Amino acid sequence: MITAARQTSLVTCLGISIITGSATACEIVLTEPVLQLAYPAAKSAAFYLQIDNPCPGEERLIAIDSTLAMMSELHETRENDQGVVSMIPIKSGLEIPPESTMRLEPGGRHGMLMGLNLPAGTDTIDIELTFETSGPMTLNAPIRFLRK
Ligand SMILES: [Cu+2]
Repeated sequence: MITAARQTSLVTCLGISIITGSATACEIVLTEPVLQLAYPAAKSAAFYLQIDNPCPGEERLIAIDSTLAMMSELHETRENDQGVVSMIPIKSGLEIPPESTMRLEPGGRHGMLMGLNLPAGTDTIDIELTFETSGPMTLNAPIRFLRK
């Protein structure tokens, strides 16, 4: 009797681990990336994109990087009582709750590339995003200028 029960629970455990295995393969989806510069020779730029987390677990964006920038940070935009807008580095990373969508967008959270050195005529840039669970992911983002 005891042996049979153990076998049953072993089978159940295997069943669960198979389900967990497919859940681990669940992937976050990155769309609409864009690097925005005020003008072509600007030395800093804001990075926007949409992050979908369809997975049952929380994900966290912990770093942004580019080989064409001296320094890259995640920023949050804040406005004080006097209407002064400032950008504050997000040191703890950006949480993306399970089954949710997060947008990095103008006036909100964004990536910031500083000390940019774009070769002339460059119209796209490779950006590396590092996630706590999914690890590093590189994507190619179009470059947009507010003024020519
Ligand atoms: Cu910023």
